Amino acid sequence: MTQTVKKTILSADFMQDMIKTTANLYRLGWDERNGGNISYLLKEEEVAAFTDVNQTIKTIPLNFHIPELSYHYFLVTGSGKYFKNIVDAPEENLGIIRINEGGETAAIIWGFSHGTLPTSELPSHLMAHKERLARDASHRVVMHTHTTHLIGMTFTHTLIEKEFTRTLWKMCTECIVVFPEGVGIIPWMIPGTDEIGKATADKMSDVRLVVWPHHGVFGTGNTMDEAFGLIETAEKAAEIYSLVEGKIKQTITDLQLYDLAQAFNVKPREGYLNEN
Ligand code: 2HA
Ligand code: ZN
Repeated sequence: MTQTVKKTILSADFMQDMIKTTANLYRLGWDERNGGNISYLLKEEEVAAFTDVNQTIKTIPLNFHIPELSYHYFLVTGSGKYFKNIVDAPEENLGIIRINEGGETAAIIWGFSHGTLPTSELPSHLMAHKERLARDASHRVVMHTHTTHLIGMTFTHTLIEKEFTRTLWKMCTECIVVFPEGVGIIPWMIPGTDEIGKATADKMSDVRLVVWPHHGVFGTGNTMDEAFGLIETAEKAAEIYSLVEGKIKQTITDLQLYDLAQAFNVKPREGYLNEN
């Protein structure tokens, strides 16, 4: 009986999405060791189809209050766990949590066997979910990963958001279409803290991609593909930047960026493009 239940939840679309995405991120070399974490907002009925949403395997205190997320359910990666191992042991490396009434504690309702806890970056994830949900009711995914070239760029480029964004936009044509609002950048901070969570969520009021200097990125989206695609596009631009930096002879102009935005019906961040 238990076997059947286990098999069913592992075949759920949301679970397969998580398993495949984390394997893919590992394959890209962005999630060395226990690097990276993902949280996926699930609808109550999605979870209820596979397990009892009211059960509590373990209660986890949150150091912050997030009442807006009461009775929200998240599939999250485990603290200290390796993305590379998720595909072979999802139940140990992943878990589903319910934010309890009042938003002061969370309950593990599935997974995290062998005493695993949710990601150390849970504050940043939950605060980012709250911020994005306030802006877009369809928002569902928060993804943190150690994108090699975006991290590299935080050593060689200024950390001024407008300049960083403009450079990314000019590295490949797709960028302004995928993130017309630009990218946010927080100062270097200690990971896993409520403070870095607050700083990241503050940026998320305007952008869906936040760079953590010398560490990685936080990206969000309405689907796993969308969050991944956003990060992947910025990372590709950063990779090109690392290849051409110091050797640039020509680039996409501001006028061409305007034309692109118009053709794809997106609105570039106000003040980021020079008037032509
Ligand atoms: O999960 O990536 O930022 C490990 C990390 C911390
Ligand atoms: Zn990290």
